[in-house]
Amino acid sequence: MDQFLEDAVRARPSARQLAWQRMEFYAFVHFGMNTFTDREWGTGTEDAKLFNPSEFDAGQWVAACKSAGMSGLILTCKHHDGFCLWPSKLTDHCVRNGAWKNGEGDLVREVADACRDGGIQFGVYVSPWDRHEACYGNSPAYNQFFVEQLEELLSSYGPVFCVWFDGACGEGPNGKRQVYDWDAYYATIRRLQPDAVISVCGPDTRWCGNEAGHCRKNEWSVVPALLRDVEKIEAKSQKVDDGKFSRRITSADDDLGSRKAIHNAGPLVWYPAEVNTSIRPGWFYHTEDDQRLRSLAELLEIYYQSVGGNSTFLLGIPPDKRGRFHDNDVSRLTELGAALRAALGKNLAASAAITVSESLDESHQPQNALSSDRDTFWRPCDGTERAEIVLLFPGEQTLDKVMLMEHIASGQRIENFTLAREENGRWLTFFSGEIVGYKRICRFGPIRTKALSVTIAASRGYPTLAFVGAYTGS
Ligand code: FUL
Repeated sequence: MDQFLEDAVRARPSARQLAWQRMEFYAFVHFGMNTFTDREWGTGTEDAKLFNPSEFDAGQWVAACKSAGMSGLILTCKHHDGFCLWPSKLTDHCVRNGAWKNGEGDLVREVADACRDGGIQFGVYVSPWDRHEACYGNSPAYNQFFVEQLEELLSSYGPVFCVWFDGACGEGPNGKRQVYDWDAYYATIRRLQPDAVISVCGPDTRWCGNEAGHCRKNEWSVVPALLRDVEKIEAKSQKVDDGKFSRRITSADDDLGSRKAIHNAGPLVWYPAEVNTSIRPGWFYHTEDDQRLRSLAELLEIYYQSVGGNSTFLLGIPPDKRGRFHDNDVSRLTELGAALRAALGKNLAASAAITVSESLDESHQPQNALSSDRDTFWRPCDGTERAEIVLLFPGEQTLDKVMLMEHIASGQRIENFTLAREENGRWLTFFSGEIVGYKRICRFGPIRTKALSVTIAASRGYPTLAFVGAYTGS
């Protein structure tokens, strides 16, 4: 194998990246001052008193997220307006001075507790851009302030699965921009929450590049390291000096990880994609959007493209002024969960017999790919880069989806595969794809067959399969 492909295979997920990838689908809850002023970006001059949800109920959020099959929730603890949803000792611009609970409440605590009680994970969005804080723009002072805010947030509310940073870097109240000390922020997070991924403007998960829910045809998890640095610098508003990088790649590029994209592209890293979009047109709640939710079909499409396309899906659901999800959002989430269960709840491959061209040894038999244990997997011998796996069903089945999963702890390897069905002793190919990665859900018009084959036609060294499933229905 060429050296650059060896390098690609050697890029592996950290334990925190692996745990995060397995979360698959989780919520992005934008709630704060903007909810009460009907804006998307606050100015930082809002009166803290305006913050006053009348029927705040974090348990309702968690129940709705769970009904959709979500495994976590990320809360905007501080958005760009600087208003903190926890009683911060570092600023007066926080819930302590809001009308809610006469300033006695701690919304971050209530949400973190509700997540824990409901058995889902809790994550924080905290905006480095702060349009309220007077020392913003005065770099060392604000960096210290922000590190202390992180310390408050990350040491008071139990385990956090994610710290989500966007790259917005606008002006503060004195008209100055801040130079962010990312390294100091990252070190604080690693010290206080070593299991948390640092997302988007961070080293652990990458932004897919848009907020519309679009995914690339192939979202590679192994990409050139310089993408991580570019993301950090230019993520939202800033431009980098072109001369700084030998080759410029951005989150808008279509191909981040093919052989062509990684050849001569410098060091490679494990940097998997997250797709973030909102169930409504905006990230925050606006009454006029109550009838403008994404349809069930749209949400399913995004789910299949993201979770089913080697990414995770972070779906925005904004609570209203009461501090509850609107009934329309709750119904859509419930519908989505029901649709996913109908589509993927029954694995027809579980009762199939599985055979394969070659296995490395007893502990890497293809049967491992039928079990729900994602840590066991099938693999052929070193040097074998092509393989065929055949599933024989107990009788003829109707199928319209096949799920494949690589054992990503062993790297991302598969580059090309086809699916074929058996008809009168002949194999008829009906689907071809490129990457698999953590999870690939292949969708196709219904077929009827007694046997299904998965042919891996190209791989970076030996391929692995941790799971193969077959489904029908929507
Ligand atoms: C962006 C922010 O400017 C938006 O308001 C929102 O929070 C989105 C998820 O990230 O950078």
